[in-house]
Formats: sequence, structure tokens, C-alpha cells
Amino acid sequence: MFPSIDYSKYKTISEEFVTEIKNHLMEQPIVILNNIDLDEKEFLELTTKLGLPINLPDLLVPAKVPGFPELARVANFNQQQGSVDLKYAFGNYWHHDGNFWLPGENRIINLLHSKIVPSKGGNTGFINTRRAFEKLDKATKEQFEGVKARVDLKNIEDFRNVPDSIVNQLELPISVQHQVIQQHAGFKALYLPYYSDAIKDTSGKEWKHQELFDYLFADPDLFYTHCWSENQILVWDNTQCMHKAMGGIQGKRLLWRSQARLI
Ligand SMILES: O=C(O)CCC(=O)C(=O)O
Ligand SMILES: [Fe+2]
Repeated sequence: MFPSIDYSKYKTISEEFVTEIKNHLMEQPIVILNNIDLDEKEFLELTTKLGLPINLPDLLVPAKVPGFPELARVANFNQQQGSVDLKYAFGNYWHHDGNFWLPGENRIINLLHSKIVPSKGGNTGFINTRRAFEKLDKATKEQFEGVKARVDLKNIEDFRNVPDSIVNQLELPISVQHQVIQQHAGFKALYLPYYSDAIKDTSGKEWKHQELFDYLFADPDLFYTHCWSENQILVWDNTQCMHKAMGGIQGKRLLWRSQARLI
């Protein structure tokens, strides 16, 4: 289980509250905030206190919270019509948000704030990739030390429908390479963005994406499924974990998402 903070102890976005979140994130990939119901302005304020807020192009998010370009509306229904989209599948695959940014700039913190919790389903799954690295034996660590995976923006599942002509106009890196073993201040962690070509480990063995995923994350203890309650925020470091929308939603589901770059 991951650390949690009861916001009723603070009631404001105080320095002490923000410091408690940051301290947890140095040790753990995820922090759960309970009894918290922020409005748009406050949610952005919390984001800004954690890092540099990211304003993604509209095409790369399901929708924006009106008037707040840094806040995404992660919802299975359209705000205007209100009807539930039965084909909704945003984030329905294991990923690290921000893996299309250049190395170093991919240290992205996500905040997801529950606003409407569905009557059933709609959990968010996590893999603790920091712990996954720590549990590897020495030989396996050496097998992947210095190995890189190439990420192409247009191969990212949620962006596949964005036309090439538009992808090329976005002022974002089109193709980047990331170390499979990431080193950040205070920790190392596995990083497995979606890559299309097989990658070679230091022994010359080739790994397709799914094969490597199954090999590195075979231990069920690395997985955590979060079942949302009202008035919660999950804060996580995308370089220490992977996540996935687990689907099976019954009814309406609305979360606000923001992202902050750690600098
Ligand atoms: O809907 C979810 O549970 C997660 C969606 C997601 O991948 C994201 O907001 O980055
Ligand atoms: Fe995501």
C-alpha cells in the first residue's frame, strides 16, 4: 500500500502539506490524498507548487477543463451532451505519461482528482517500476544497464488517431530514446515506454515489448489497483511507476488531471 495524507489535517494548500507530498514522492511512486475537494484554481495551484504545470496540445488530451488549459477532463462523457461514450478507452494500456518528452524532461508528476465516481469499475492500475528495479538480481540489472527504447509520438496508443500532418506540427519531440533503467535523484527505476522495434539487451538478446513487459513485471506484488472514492487525489511520479485505466466503467466517471514537470 502507498502512503496517504488526510487533507482535513491541513485544509489549505500550505507549504507543510506540499512538503509532505514531496517527501513521500522521494521514497514512493504514489501518494494518495484523502478528504480533498479542490476547485479548478486550487487544483492548478497544488500542481504549480509541485512543479512546472504542463499545457499539452488539445489533441493529446480527451478534453480540457474549460478556462484551464493545464487541466484535462478525463471523463467517459461529453460535458455538453452529457451522454456516456461506450467506446471510451483513454489510457487503457500500461504506460508512463510524458514518455514522448526528451530524457530528463520526462520526469512528470501526474495528479488525478476524482470528481464523479462511477457506480462500478473505472479503477486505475499501477505497477511500481521503482520496486521492480530494486528487486532485480545483479545479472538482470547488468543485462539492461545502458539499454535504450525508442518512443515515437505517433505510435503512442492514445495519439494514434491524430493525423501525421498534425503530429508533425506539434512542437513536441517526434522520436526520443529512453534508458530502460532510469537514474533520477535518489533512485533508479525501470522505464518501459511503448517501443515498436525489438530492443537488444547487453547480451545481444532481442526483446519485443510484450515479452520484456512480462519478464520485468512477473511479480504480482508490483501491481496495485486503485478503486476511486470521492474527494481523492492520486499524485504519482511517472518515472517510478506505470499506470492503466482498467475500464469496466458503469455510469459516469469524471476525473481532472494535471501534470507537473519536476525541475
Ligand atoms: O482514467 C484513468 O484511470 C487513467 C487515465 C490516464 O492514463 C491518465 O489520466 O493519464
Ligand atoms: Fe496516463
